[in-house]
Amino acid sequence: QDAGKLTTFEDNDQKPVGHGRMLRKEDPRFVRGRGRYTDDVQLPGMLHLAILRSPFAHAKIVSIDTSAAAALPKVKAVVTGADLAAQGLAWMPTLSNDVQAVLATDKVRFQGQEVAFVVAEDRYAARDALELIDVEYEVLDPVIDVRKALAPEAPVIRDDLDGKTNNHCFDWETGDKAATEAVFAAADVVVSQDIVYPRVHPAPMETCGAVADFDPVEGKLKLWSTTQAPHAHRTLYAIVAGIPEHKIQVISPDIGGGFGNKVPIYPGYVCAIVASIVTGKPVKWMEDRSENLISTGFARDYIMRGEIAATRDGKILGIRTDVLADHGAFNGTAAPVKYPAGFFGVFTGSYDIEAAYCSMTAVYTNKAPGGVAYACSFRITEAVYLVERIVDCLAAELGMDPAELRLKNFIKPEQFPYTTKTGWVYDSGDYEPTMRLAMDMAGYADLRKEQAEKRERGELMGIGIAFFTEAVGAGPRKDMDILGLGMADGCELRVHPTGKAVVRLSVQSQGQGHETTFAQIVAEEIGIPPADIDVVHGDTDNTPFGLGTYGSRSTPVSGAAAALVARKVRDKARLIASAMLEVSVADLEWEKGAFQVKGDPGKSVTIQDIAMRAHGAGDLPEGVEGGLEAQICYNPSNLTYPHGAYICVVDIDPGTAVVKVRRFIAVDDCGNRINPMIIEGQVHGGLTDGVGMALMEMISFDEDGNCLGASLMDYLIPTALEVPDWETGFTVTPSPHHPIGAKGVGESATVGSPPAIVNAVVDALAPFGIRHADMPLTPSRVWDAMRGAPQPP
Ligand code: PCD
Repeated sequence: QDAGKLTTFEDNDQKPVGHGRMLRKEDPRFVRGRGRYTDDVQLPGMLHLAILRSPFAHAKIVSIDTSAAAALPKVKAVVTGADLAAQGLAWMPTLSNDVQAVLATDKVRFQGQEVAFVVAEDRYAARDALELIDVEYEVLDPVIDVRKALAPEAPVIRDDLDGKTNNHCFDWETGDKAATEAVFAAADVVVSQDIVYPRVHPAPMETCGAVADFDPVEGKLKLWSTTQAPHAHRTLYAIVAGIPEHKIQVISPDIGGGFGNKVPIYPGYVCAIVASIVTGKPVKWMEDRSENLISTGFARDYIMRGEIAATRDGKILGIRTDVLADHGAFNGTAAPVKYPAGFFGVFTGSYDIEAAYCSMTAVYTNKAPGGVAYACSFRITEAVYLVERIVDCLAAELGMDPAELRLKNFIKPEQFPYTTKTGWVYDSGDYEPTMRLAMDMAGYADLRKEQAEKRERGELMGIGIAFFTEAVGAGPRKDMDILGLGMADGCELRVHPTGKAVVRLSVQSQGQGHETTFAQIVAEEIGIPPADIDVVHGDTDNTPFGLGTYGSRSTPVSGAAAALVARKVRDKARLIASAMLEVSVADLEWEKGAFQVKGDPGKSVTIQDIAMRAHGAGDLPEGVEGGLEAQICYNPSNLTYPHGAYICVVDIDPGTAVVKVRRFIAVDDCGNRINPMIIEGQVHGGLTDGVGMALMEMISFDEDGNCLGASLMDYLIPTALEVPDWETGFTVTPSPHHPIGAKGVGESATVGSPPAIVNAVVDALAPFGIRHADMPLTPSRVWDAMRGAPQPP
């Protein structure tokens, strides 16, 4: 196994160490089944926890009888909401300033809500006991249709909130309403379209779970849990449970995919903690697939009206949108406090326009908490979908080629840093070359010719374009915090005497390869080979504080921290080198991995020599402490704004309405690239996700609020069979403020691909006079669209 070694250098300089295509250091353990996930944790005497969930979407709890369950021989405890309420633990804060029931006390508010839990000697006994708990419910009318949530007669879901008399969650607006109205009034052409981004689920391979181990003697809680944000979770547990923060260790071991599903704090985690405290034993809770699909991590669920104003010759003047957001029963979104609608404000996309305005109303419904940033930097996905769909609608109206329309309206390279009409400062971008590259790779002109010929013959071929700008790397702490915790990240680097190193991160890896790329970042800066750098993450006792991994923020924030901490170590190494070589610091130059005397390359000391000296015998220069290590906390000055151009080619079977994605060209620009192979993997994964959302995935509910996507038989996720061979390319526009010029990329493909696919399908259906169809474009929806049948709400 040559993992940890550089292999090929296709698109990077030949470098002995540092950035480049390097096999992933973590893969030997993953491909051999040696990963260690939460469910692999086995502790002596460990008990198992199972959760009783509500069968109803909205019901009063009249009574709960747990006696039969408690009487089962292997059962150690049965806990209800009333028991938690007695300890003041029945409710917990969410990561977006709402509260959520840990266990329901008064009412259940969505199907699958946590009602009680059982702790037993094994998983099976715990499950059996659930069936013996007798809950009497008084069923209430549910609010399922988001459009009716604010009707005066709608039952009030959140009557737990003081004085709440309706289902209103929040209002939000951005941009300049009057200026936008003026632009729209004067425009030659205005196009409006209703656009729905349906409720979808991240559905990671590993479900959520935890093992809690409270040691009553030490007063210390050790919690293994599937969390993308171990430090933030620890702080929350300390605040909620009253356990001092230094007495809580959150360990996030290997994670089988996160995709935003593992950002929120779920009741199950808290139940496991309570159970361990109550029983004095370690307690494991692992969701099954249905529990994961019905109760955690819902995303999107935006009903949008998009409007675009332009001149007759295709200059876009303004974009306006009005959004109805379904947040489910509790606002469980994790979003920076000042951004209740996440980063939806970037809905003006990659275009230089005169005015923009968005108004949004968010409501509560009897569905599981929604709004998780599923492969999405806080609602970027919805924003990009909106603008890229509405721009295509405009192209159709103007009879203009959608590529040409985009090229005409791009923000120009000399306009960066560019402040959008909703106040976002795009750091850098050069859009046209990215778009042109994608068009060249696709053979765009030929594709249009082929399409014209096929149309003559009645064949349905579509070409869809999407161009996106994302805002990733939350965030500058002056603007961004989650529940009062500033969005910065720490990093610590220690170089051992023999020149091997350990770097400790505050972010967490869910599969994207941080153990490799963060070693590469440090290697690039101090010249120690990546194989000699151990990356420690996911353990609050052993890593510096930071806000975790989501919204593609690890490279923009923590990656910057890793580069800067390495530079700090290098600065100290320089002082030691000057003593070793007996020259002044000014006479030294840094050559990957060594300091050498200027003009005398024969006189040099390697970083390894310096490390030994830093720890070794003999004097160090005046004022230099021993050892070779440093720690920093990095607060980004801005987000990073990666962009990309995607082109999708689909064929639709006119007899069955099945959409086949024939080709997909993705050109991504994430600034400087650390590991091109990993980036390609990230893009492949995200594109596959995009096919799922565009064509297959939707969580829907019947009118009683039963979740219709409770298994992977009903909630379809894409496999290798549904996707083409991805064609990827890249351009490089470095971030001006990031120490290594890198931008995030982990979510780009999930954000950019759904509009490209939908645009392709709608393009294929143009002969039917269709301008829009809502996701997921399943055969039945496409069939209906072809026949002019109304779209489902
Ligand atoms: N990179 C490089 N270069 C650049 C950038 C980047 O190389 N320039 C790479 C890094 O290092 C890493 C990756 O790539 O490894 C990514 O990154 P980013 O972008 O920074 O991101 P992060 O933070 O790290 O991560 C996160 C993401 C997210 S967010 C998501 S969804 C998803 C992605 O990640 N998830 C996942 N991807 C992935 N993969 C996997 N495998 N798994 C998973 O789970 Mo959210 O918000 O959570 O929803």
